[in-house]
Amino acid sequence: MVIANSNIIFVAGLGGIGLDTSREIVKSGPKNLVVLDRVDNPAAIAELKALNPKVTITFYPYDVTVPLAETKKLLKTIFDKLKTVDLLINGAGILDDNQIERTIAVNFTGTVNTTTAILDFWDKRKGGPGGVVANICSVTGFNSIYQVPVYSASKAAALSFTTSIAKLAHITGVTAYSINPGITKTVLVHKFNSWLGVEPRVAELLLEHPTQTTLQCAQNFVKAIEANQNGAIWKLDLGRLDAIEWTKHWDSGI
Ligand code: NAQ
Repeated sequence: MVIANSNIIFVAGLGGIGLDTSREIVKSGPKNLVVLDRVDNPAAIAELKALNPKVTITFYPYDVTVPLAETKKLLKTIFDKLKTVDLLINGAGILDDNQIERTIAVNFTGTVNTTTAILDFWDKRKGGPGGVVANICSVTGFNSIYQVPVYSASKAAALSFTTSIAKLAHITGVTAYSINPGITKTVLVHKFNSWLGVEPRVAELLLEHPTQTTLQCAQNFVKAIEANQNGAIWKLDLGRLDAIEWTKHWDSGI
């Protein structure tokens, strides 16, 4: 996909990975970047606008845990304004295994609902033009950080959902791929709760190993967007971008 002149919706476009990725996207010159996030950050939005004055940047507050109908309403407002949307990025995530239900609601249900809502506008069976979904999952969806089993499972679920959506593209016209960062230096991994306190030092231990910067992650994110490969499972780790080959252990046969 060519970012230049496209219309992009970025859920969680103001987070650690989100903001650096928004910056890289804006540099590539889309027509519109619509940033949705739980909390506004006027300074960050102003900075994005200044980065490339040709790009129209709009912000709407959006909590991914709202009911599906509310998400559809917000998307209608956006579609009424933009007419077409080329790419939806779902990036909302929390890391706190003390908050089981919230973790599933944000990391999994939020991704599922936002994707489901945009199908109202994109589904070719409804006369829609199709579209592209990029879901930020995690390498913990490949192999868990077992000290945070709830977070890891929520990411594995988001990854599984994304690969199914990709396989349904011939029916819906909507393609999808997952963006799976490795450990990236953001507030998310600075300090967090393990499940039932099984490892109080989980953040510290994790950060003893090599990590990547948000800029490295963002630059590879833009490369993955440009590659636009339906069904791709991208690993963005240690400053590299690799497509993962998923091992098949079973096939439904249908
Ligand atoms: P950060 O906390 O900065 O960003 C999280 C974003 O989600 C923010 O924009 C926040 O406002 C938004 N958000 C949270 N709850 C929301 C809600 N209810 N509604 C709407 N938005 C909400 O963290 P980050 O590291 O920039 O994380 C961005 C995404 O990358 C998350 O989905 C995160 O799970 C994922 N990710 C991060 C890392 C990492 O190391 N930083 C990794 C992989 C994936 C391997 C590593 C991990 O899985 C962490 C162990």
